[in-house]
Order: sequence, then structure tokens, then C-alpha cells
Amino acid sequence: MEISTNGAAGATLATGGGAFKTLEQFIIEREADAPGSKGQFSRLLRDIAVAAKIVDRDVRKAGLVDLFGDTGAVNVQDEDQKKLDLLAHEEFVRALRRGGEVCLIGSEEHAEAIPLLFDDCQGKYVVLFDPLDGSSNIDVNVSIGTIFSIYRIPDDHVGHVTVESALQCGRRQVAAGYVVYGSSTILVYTTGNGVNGFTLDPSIGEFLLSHPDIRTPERGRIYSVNEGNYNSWEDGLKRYIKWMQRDDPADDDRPYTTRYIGSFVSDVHRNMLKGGIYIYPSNPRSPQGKLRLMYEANPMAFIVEQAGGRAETGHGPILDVEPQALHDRTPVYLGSPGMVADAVAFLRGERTE
Ligand code: AHM
Ligand code: MG
Repeated sequence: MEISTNGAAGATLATGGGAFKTLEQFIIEREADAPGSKGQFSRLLRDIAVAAKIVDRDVRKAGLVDLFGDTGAVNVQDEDQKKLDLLAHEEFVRALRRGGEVCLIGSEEHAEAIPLLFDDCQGKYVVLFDPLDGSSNIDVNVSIGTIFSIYRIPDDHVGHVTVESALQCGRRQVAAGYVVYGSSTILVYTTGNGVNGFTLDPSIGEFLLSHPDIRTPERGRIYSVNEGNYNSWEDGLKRYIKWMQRDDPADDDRPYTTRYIGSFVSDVHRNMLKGGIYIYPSNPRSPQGKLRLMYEANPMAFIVEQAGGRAETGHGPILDVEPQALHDRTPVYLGSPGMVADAVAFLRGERTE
């Protein structure tokens, strides 16, 4: 069987003849590239991949075993918590606890940071994640995802881990990734050395390298934003959106096209492969926008920058924002570098046309 991808890298993967690489093999190969590695980081990535497979299984059978719907609770973000949100949170925490490489966990679905302070914890890593992003899509069979971000614990925090250990700016991430539970399931991650994507082959239960070295196009024709909020936007953003919609005989790209799934992971994944911009701006009701800095914006910004893209708050790179609290939010302008540059120029009033 041939799995062909439409990724920017245009790779083709032949699984029938055995010419494929599993995520496991890939991680081991990369570990060999890092002299002195004790394998802890590799084990952590493998734990995350196992949790992703478990969540994938749960998502696939959700409609059959009463996993759709709300738990009846409201999470720290003041949003209705879905049963699958909670289940995914628990699966990831369980996998990370079992692995022993992590000393602190932060989850979008949990108000406090979760320290893993068992006696023999040698964990050097902090993992922050959004267990199931795009929750409003869960009950209606639309793509959802997981996003994760990995930091090393600062040397002077070893032995007395607190929430402060997690409050590091995005540039200090040692790895970040996401999983899209879509028409197929794909895990994409970076360790700061390019971006690679692995598609889950359910018949053998393995993630296989399907999208090596993903590069995002310099420009695309897609913009993704919740246009229902148009009236609350600042003028620069309104002008930028109107400019993209205008026909221009001298510009083959315009008018641009809107694609908005309402699942950050899925919208960004598509835009990264095809070229595009994802926007979640601030507005008077939420001056910092909706998306969470530590669980959503930072990891996706790291991945997108590693794929040659750009990720901005409108006032500078997302990865340079110093976090104040675990559940901080930030405006997001992220995607193909040429398109993010346009957006920033409109926001600053440097362009009106
Ligand atoms: P969630 O983490 O509660 O699912 O919220 C994040 C989601 C993003 O996936 C998506 O892009 C955005 O919120 C959609 O928000 P809106 O419905 O306001 O457009
Ligand atoms: Mg989310």
C-alpha cells in the first residue's frame, strides 16, 4: 500500500515493501545524534506517542460508548468540560506519571500545575499540554487535536519544583508537537531541528514517517479567523481582512479564501502544509484573545517557526513573551511568513492597502 502525502515536502511512503520508518526508529536515530544523551528525552517522546494512540482509540469509539457530551463541570477557562477533554487529560497525565521523566505537568483542563513528587522522581522535564483542542467539535465528528510543549526544568529548581518552573518563555522549549485526530491521525513534532510528521497506521498501531522535514510555503491563499467577531476587531485587522477579500487583476492570489474549522490544531496543520495564516486576535471582551500562551500558542509557534513560518502576537514574536501565569492568553497571528508580515504591517498602520 502506498500512503502518499500532500505535504509541502511531497513525500511518498511505501509501507508495503517495508520501506518505512516508525516514530520509534526515528526517535532512536535522533538520540544517537545527541552525544551524551541518556535516553530520558526519547522515552518521554515515546510516552507521549503512546498517550496519543490511547486518545486516538477513545476518539474513534466516542460515539459508540457514551463519550460525547459534557461532564457537567466547567474548567479553569470557564468553558464546559467535555467528557473526552477530561479523559484525554487523564490519559496524558497517566502516561507521563508512569514514564518518570517528568517532574511537572500543566494542562489546559486543570487549574493548578501538577508536580510529580514521588521519591525516586528523576524527571528533568516539564510538559504542558492541551489534551483535546477544538472541544466544540468533539460531538459533531470534526477534527480535534492534542498540543504539547516540553521544557527542561531550570537547574536551580531541581528538588523544589513549583509552578514557576514552568513559567519559561517559548524560546526555551526543547520540543513541541501536536496530534490531529482527523481523516487520519498524524503526530507532528520538532526538537528545534526541523519538523517531521508521522501518520498512524491503525493496522499495525505505529506512527510512520509520512511528512519528513515539513516546510511551510512563503505565502498561501488561505486565511483562518472567526469572522463572526469582525465588529470587535481593531481597524488594522479589519483593513487586512478586507484587503485579502478584494479582487485584484494584478495579484493572482486575491481574493484569498477562508477556511476555519474552529480547531486550532487542524487549521494550523492545514495552513502549514498548504500555506496560509491563522488569526485569533484580541477584542474588547478578551484583550489577550482566546488562545492559551503555554498550551496552544507557544508550541504551535515553535513548530511553525521551525517549518519556516512566523508567529506573532501583533506586538512581537509569540516565543519571546514572558509568561506571568500558567493559563495566560495571547493574540495569535501565525503561518506563512509573507502573510504574517502583511498582517503585522496592517496592524501597525504601515499599510492600509
Ligand atoms: P479549546 O481549547 O477550548 O478547544 O479552545 C480553543 C479553540 C481553538 O481550537 C479554536 O481555534 C478556537 O478555540 C475557536 O474559538 P471560536 O469558537 O471563538 O472561534
Ligand atoms: Mg485548546
